[in-house]
Amino acid sequence: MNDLIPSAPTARLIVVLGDQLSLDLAALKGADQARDVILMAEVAEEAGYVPHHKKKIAFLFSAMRHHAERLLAMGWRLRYVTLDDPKNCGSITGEIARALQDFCLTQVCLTEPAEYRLKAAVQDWARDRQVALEMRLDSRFICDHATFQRWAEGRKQLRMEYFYRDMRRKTGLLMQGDKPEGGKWNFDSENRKPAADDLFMPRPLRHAPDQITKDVLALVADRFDTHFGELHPFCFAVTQEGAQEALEHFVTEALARFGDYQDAMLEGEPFLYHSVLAQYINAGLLDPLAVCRRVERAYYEGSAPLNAVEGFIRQIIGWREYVRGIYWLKMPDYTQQNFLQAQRALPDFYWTADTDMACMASALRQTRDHAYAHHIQRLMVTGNFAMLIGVNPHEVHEWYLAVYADAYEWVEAPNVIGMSQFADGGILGSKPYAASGNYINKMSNHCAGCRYDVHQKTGPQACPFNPLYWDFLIRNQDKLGANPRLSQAYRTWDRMGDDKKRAYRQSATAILKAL
Ligand code: FAD
Ligand code: DLZ
Ligand code: SF4
Repeated sequence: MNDLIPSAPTARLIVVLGDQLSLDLAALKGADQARDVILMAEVAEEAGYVPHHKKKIAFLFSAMRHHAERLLAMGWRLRYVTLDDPKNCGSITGEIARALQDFCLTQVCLTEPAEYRLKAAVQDWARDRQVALEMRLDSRFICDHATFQRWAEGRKQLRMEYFYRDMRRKTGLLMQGDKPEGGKWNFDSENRKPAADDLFMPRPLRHAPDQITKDVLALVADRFDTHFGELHPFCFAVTQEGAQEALEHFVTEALARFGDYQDAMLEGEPFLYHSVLAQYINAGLLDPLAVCRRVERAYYEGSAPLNAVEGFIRQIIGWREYVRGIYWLKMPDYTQQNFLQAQRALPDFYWTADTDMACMASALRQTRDHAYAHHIQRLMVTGNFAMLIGVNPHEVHEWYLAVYADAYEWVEAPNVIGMSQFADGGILGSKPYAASGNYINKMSNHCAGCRYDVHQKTGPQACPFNPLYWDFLIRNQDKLGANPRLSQAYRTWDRMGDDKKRAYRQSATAILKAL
């Protein structure tokens, strides 16, 4: 990539981060193509603050390089620093400082980093160095911080459903005047079907690596050898056009069944009818609102039913915006929350997939191979298990942040700390997503091939989720016992005979000891 001759001191340095790969990025608005300089940098600090999956780093570096090529072709002045550049000083702030000096610039403009950590680092650095910094709001989100704060103010409970309705009204998506399309805001009750394994399964588009991607793959193989995950085969899109093709493929091949099978799991089918678009949306290759409008069009053209389209749009303008709002409302303390005081270390098999539990092995293997697992696997399999055995939520959080191609703290932490581990004590969800093997058996075909028996409640052959579920509830009764949404479960426990209770606790203790 080319470097530049220093320019006149009136120009600004515009920083474009690895997850800001959008042409209409806030920091680029009103910029002077002839005068301002864009900085993009592959840096060790961002690539290493958790041991990101190899595919995630390769995806991001290749997408960054392609984006830089695009900006250069559009006539922007741009410095791109590769990871192996001998002058690379390893951090975003270090590279900003170096660029300011090299180009004799004094002013920096960037779009607000999506993670608290990096935002604070840039702000602290600018304050210490007395550098003029303009940080612009990220206009790629539908709900800005102030609007979310206003929405949250004075509410006893911050439930997604009400926030989502506001986002529907604001965007006009699936609205007939001020009424929701189809007469209901939410069609989730139609979206909980298990999938039969003879259903036709579309696969996400496979994008062949070009020379830029091949160079990045070689770099990642060399520099991030010790990081988690398989690098090959690498099939992600790395450009806006490629991501757009992936969206079109999803809309024509999978969207119609997205709703029905959203919660289903099948052995050997990592993607089912999911879009596998989150890594593109989060990095800026796809605009979330444009994605929703494309999906809405499929409904009005008659190619996808309302339960699928509403369900999909809810994930993006509802959940995605809502978790971001919670993140910025509750940081910096949010990632340290540990309501249940869980202290266990994350079992090693989260990294190796070496476990006899078929559902866990399946989710972990595909995480290793594809840097992907769909929502129910993340929530009800790996997340559920970690919570039941009492893993320290911060360790769980760091694992999720590392292993998925779409993982950034702003979206990962509320999903993990809040939704999956209940470590925030109920800010995000009204009860813990704890479940026994029965739920996994209902929604998947894993149990048929498992060495454990999902129908056995206790003993060495019993599905570990069964005794662990009860042990979790009883272990945490002081914190969860008053939760009205768990009263039925606690009543069931109270009605159990002492022998049964003892057998549950003993089985759970044996499993926990063996960990
Ligand atoms: P689809 O199932 O096709 O959904 C469509 C889109 O909706 C996604 O691409 C995503 O943009 C959005 N979406 C869906 N659910 C959520 C949600 N709960 N929060 C925010 N956006 C959502 N999502 C991430 O983008 N990054 C993460 O690091 C992440 N970590 C998660 C950790 C846990 C424990 C859980 C339970 C969920 C997590 N999610 C995360 C949310 C969700 O699981 C992923 O967005 C989804 O699995 C990505 O796959 P997909 O693109 O095929 O999504
Ligand atoms: C995730 C990531 C990685 C792996 N590498 C880089 C990088 O080298 N350069 C960069 O600008 N951004 C990278 N990112 C994305 C940043 O970590 C991201 O901008 C912050 O986490 C804020 O969301
Ligand atoms: Fe998972 Fe239990 Fe079913 Fe095995 S029996 S696949 S551990 S739910």
